[in-house]
Amino acid sequence: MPPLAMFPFIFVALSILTTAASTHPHPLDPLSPVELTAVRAAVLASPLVPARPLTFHYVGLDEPDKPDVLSYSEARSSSSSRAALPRRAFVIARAGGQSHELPVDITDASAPSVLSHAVHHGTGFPMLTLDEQFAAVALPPRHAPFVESVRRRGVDMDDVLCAAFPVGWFGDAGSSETESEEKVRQRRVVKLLCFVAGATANFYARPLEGVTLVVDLDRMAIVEYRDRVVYPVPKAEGTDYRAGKAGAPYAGHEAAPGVVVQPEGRGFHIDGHFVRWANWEFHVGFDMRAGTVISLASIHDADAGARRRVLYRGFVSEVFVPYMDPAEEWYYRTFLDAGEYGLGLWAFPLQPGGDCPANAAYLDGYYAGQDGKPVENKNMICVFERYAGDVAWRHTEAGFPDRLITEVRPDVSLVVRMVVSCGNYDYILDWEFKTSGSIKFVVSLTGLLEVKGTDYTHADQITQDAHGTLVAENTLAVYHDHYITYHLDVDVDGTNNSFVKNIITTRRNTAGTPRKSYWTVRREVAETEADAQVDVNAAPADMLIVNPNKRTRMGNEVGYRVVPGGATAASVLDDDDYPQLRASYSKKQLWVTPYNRDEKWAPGLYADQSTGDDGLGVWSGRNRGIRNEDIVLWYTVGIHHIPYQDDFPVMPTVSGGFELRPANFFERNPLLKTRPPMRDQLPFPNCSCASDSS
Ligand SMILES: *[C@@H]1O[C@H](CO)[C@@H](O)[C@H](O)[C@H]1NC(C)=O
Ligand SMILES: *[C@@H]1O[C@H](CO)[C@@H](O)[C@H](O)[C@H]1NC(C)=O
Ligand SMILES: [Cu+2]
Repeated sequence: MPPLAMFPFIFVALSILTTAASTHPHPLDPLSPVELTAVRAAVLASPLVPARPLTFHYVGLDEPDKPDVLSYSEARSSSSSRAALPRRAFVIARAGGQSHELPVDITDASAPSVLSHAVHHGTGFPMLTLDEQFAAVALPPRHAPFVESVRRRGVDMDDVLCAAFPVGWFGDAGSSETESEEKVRQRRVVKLLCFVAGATANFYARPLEGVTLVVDLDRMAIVEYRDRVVYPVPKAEGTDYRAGKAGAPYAGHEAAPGVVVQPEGRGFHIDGHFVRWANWEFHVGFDMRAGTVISLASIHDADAGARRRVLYRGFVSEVFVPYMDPAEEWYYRTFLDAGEYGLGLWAFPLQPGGDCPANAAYLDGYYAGQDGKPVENKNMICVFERYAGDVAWRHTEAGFPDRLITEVRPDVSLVVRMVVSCGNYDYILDWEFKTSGSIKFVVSLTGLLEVKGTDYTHADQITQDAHGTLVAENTLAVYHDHYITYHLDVDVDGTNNSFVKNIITTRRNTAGTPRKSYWTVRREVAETEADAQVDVNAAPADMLIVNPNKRTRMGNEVGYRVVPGGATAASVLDDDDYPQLRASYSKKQLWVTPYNRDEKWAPGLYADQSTGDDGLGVWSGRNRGIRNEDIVLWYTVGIHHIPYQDDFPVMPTVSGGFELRPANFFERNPLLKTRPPMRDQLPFPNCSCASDSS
């Protein structure tokens, strides 16, 4: 039995784990720098795409077929011989004004080869590269009308910063009258919005409202310019968030400092990309679009003496953030952060001791830059054991006349964390593994609000719909939503699973006893995808992923519950509104689809300027069978965000999430035989942290 009780938490061990490289990569390992370099060489040498310049927009692992990965894993765990699977990358490049799809074989990284080539003729474009955004935002200071707009507002050009905003898609309405629809659709553009930094780091709080530039990314030129309306630029004072710039610290408001320490070192081991901790084992990967990818998560069942599968592969598929202001400078702000910007590209190094506790270990990620060369993303994922003084289970028994029995077990979990700073917003994305078998998915939002310049300096002046909250003089924080959609290929105790709703139904009592009513459970097994599109706020139901081929000794189907944990907003936009067409899945929090290796990205593979003709809503519309099949759970954490002054100039974290929790998966509580707290083993038995009374 693996050590279910964790090591005591006392001492800090700060050494960063270096991972031992095995002879060949695991089939789900992300592409290494050597492999990324090989992919680049093969694509640039290929005669299939002769046009230049060629830019790399997506390079990721083209994972082997699932049955092959599973048999590879089983061979590995039974220590029998295992042949390396073919290694492939999937590339989306731009050249000659077209998007090119190129699978590249890198099984032998010294002899990579492009396997095939296709041009994407449909709508939408791949992710924006960082380099092209930097190039685009460098254009405005050399654009004479923009120089004039800046001068007109009395602002110093040296203080101005611009950022690239995807334009979304608005049918014909978005095209200018002089151009044909076809031509407009094929133009890959972004809008630039500009801000004033000056004395503050929080330039997002100081918009140059009313000014919009449109940049054609393939030509890297400003193609439209508009200075529609002049509002005062909000003042810098009171907007900075940096220590020393936000004013003197409050006196007497500090909590006593503390730190989590582990005298025997960390309780988890990182071997290549595998993390092993307590009863859990899983693989941590990285993708430039999704960020963290967790695969092959399995839990050791001590009573059964076996390792049991829970999740084949999971990641954040999309983050949809539509703003709710119809003004010319705002209506199109309907971001798809993963598909347009890339969560992995915007995940920056974590700060030890702040972003992650002192006992954390860090993992690096690598992605392909626009030129295809590998870029290191240092310390972008942290892994740590969390002991927050919470209780895993307890009971006090006062029923015996002569004694009191108290049994309690501390709750310790393992967290895998990444932080995405996508422009103004920060998303802290946690995977929390619990020894009880639960996996908690937690999204915490913080960072800077996206604000609109206005004439208003007091709420009493607002007579019309302002589309936001006045958070400072001349500063409206605009209403918006956040929808974080997870793709979870669950494999509960095996590949074939079903989706079940346990629905609470009220009955009238006919048993002849005085009670008049009671509730009972009606069990519904979803046959097809339509049965598994769930508004989790509407149904008073437990939702389960079960394995109909496996039962407990009591005869119950083994399963996992999907437990919503707050943040269950769904989109309330009209169905025919353009952003809603592009992210139609945002109307329901939960979808279940049959596994298909091409169905990864909720708004479709090409999210930038997408039109809604691809994606989860379209796939699920086929209404395929999902009963006793290899199924994928899609769960969206949703937040309607009405900003308040307390969120300004930087927002305290707001969290939401959900949990996958065992439901008849184990024969009984898997924590029953864990050890009680090891108070007497602590090095300072009489320090206040360990004593019964302080
Ligand atoms: C799992 O699903 C596949 C696809 O429908 C089916 O062929 C297979 O028989 C199923 N396996 C079990 C154990 O039911
Ligand atoms: C802890 O308690 C022991 C005896 O109970 C005592 O000898 C020792 O000095 C104490 N240590 C501290 C740090 O108070
Ligand atoms: Cu928000």
